[in-house]
Amino acid sequence: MISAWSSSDATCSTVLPDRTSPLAGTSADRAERNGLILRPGYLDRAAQEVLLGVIREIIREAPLYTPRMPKTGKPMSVRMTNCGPLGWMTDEAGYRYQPTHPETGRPWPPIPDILMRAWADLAGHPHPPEACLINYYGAEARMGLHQDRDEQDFGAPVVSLSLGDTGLFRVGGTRRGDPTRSFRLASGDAVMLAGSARLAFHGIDRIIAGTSTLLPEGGRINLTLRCVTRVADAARSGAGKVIPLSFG
Ligand code: MD3
Ligand code: FE
Repeated sequence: MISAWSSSDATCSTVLPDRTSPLAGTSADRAERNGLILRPGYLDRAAQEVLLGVIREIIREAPLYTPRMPKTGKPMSVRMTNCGPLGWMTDEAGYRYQPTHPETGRPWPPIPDILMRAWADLAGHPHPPEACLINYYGAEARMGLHQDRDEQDFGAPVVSLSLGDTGLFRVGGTRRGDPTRSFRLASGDAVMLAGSARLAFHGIDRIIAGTSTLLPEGGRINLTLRCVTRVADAARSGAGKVIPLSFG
């Protein structure tokens, strides 16, 4: 649990483990981080308020914009912005990561410390996140079933934090037709996706208005922290250091 004053807590519940893995359901499963890990109440109210203040500052610098679907240009109901060296966006030209805001042309603001600490605490991954997508759902917004596959490294987990009204989250398997389960994601909840779950189809069916007092305007904010680029194999395996040598 990240409270405003401390940042450690031992509780962790794993759902949707890879049932084909001999490690499923064991603590080694968690160590391998294969599945969807839900941590209800990861951020207490004070920490949610601190994080919200930081997010509001980011939105002042990098305003929420209305993303559009590839090709058709159909507007999404969710509004978005980002922080980090890279940000995810979509318009007629397609889904992509880019270093600048599509409307202001300015670089995305940096990922704030409170989010870097949440990543370090939750992700169990040796590399820092490069992108934090900020989704804002008004009462009527939703997000259709999709996979997150615009990153180069699916080996890195995705970490999600929710603020404001509860969202009805749906997650299935790695094929669109696979059976799905639903979870409520409430203000302060964290979700970690790794291993096979990293490529699971997922979406937000609807927002349950009036379930949180955090946002006076109502609605829901979701933050997803991601690694985007693939780090060099040598750096990843830790097998050795690459020493470029030039002769002659
Ligand atoms: C499961 N966001 O931004 S967060 C997205 O609540 C996105 O705004 C939703 O899907 C939201 O792409 C869901 C939880 C989440 C994030 C990434 C996942 C679940 C995931 C990646 C793979 C599987
Ligand atoms: Fe997604």
